[in-house]
Amino acid sequence: PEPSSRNGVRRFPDNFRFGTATAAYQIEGAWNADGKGENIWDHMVHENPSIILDRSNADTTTDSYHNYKRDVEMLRELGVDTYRFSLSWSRILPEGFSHKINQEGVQFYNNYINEMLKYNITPMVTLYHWDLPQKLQEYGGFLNPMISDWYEEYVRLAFELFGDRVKHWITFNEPCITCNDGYGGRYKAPNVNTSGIGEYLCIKNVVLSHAKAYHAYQKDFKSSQHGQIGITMIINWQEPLTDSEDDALAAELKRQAEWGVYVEPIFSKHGGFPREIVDRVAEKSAEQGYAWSRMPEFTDEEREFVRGSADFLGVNHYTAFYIAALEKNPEYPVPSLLDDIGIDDYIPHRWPKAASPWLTKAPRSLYKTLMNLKSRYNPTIIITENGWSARNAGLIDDDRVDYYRDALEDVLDALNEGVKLKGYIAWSLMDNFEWNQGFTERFGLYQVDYSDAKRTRTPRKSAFVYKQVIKSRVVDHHYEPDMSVMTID
Ligand code: PNW
Repeated sequence: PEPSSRNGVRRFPDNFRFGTATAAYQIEGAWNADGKGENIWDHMVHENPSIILDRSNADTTTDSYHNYKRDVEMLRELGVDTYRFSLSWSRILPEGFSHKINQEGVQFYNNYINEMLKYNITPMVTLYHWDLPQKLQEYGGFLNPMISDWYEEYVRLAFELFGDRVKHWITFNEPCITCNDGYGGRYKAPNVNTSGIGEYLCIKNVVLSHAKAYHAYQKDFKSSQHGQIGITMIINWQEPLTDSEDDALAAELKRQAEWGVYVEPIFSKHGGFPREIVDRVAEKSAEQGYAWSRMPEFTDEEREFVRGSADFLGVNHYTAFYIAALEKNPEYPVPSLLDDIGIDDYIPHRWPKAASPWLTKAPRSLYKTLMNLKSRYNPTIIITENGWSARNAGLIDDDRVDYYRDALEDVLDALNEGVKLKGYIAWSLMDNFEWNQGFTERFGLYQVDYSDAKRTRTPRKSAFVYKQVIKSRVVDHHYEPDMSVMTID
């Protein structure tokens, strides 16, 4: 159901949370300081600098390891009540396991969290945002089924160390990037290129790791710490290109490949992987002469263990695509998950383009996504990322302002339709290391000056506009901020 115009209540409820997000590897820097261990991104960018567009790395990046107080000050300027950031596993456990705990890393996160709490800012912690300790990769990383025990060992320690103050946990950020691009593809770390089999082993191992973290929390921490645990997916809108059955199935397979393989086992009533993709991979595997499906299934016991293992669904929403069936897309290696699903995607010229090649401003995409999730599972949702990239530095970011205003109108529409949406978190607090794009794409509400050793941060127009939305609880399309001074209210 798509309302023909924006109607209903146009005001954010008082208990609706607003926040901004970052991730450890993208902002911390200090890659080998004070006992931090190497992780798979450190390793990959040092071994293979040309994998990053501008041959940069995140050895220093925005240097938040040293600038964290300024970061918290920016959160206070914006007036957000939540900050979503991630823990670097190898800063706490340099070798991945808990036999060696790096106390200086623990101290850093304690300082960081305490600084937020001093100003009433709620920490929301992502336990894994793509930066596996390199040592664990040497034992196979997410291809080794032992990973779920290693992950549980790490998250238990995080609950013990920080759970007295952290009440919102996200087990994984966008596992499809880890599995499909890191193990299946060739650009994201660990870049092992095991496509066709690796993605599927990784998917199953991530889902079981998530469920182990959830149950560990329920068993030993929930009654004393009273927190919530969720998992975050990229959920863009996938629109079938035509009304043919083939395109409808193609769009559905794209959804399943990107997030359904994680969300369905956790949030659906029956549990287990989504049927269409399981059947499709089994069929393709047989055609290719494999004696078994390249996509492993859950045992009945595993399926029950995973089912219902989350308090909320984190949604990273950015954009939309048109999807068409294409039996043999020459862009994809054989075998691979992308070859298995047999699709092609299109971006219409009329949608305004960001700097990231995949990112356009697609009308009502967030609203459609939220309504679709409501009809499938009706989960409690937090939008854990949403944002817009620009190529060049500059403080007047009107296209980002437009993007945020429209997204926030979609949020109001979804709230009016009864979506159980608890909060909205913008990506990102500031410019940072944008993975393979290095520093060539800027997502920040605050601009970062990389030529300055202090990595000075300056609020953009979008920061002032977001601040006004949070304060007034409405989206005013005519508000023109006075950018001469940013205050803490
Ligand atoms: C997210 N897509 O990745 C990540 O969680 C962040 O670390 C990252 O900086 C941010 O979005 C911007 O890229 C995405 O293709 C990667 O739709 C790809 C997509 C969406 C999000």
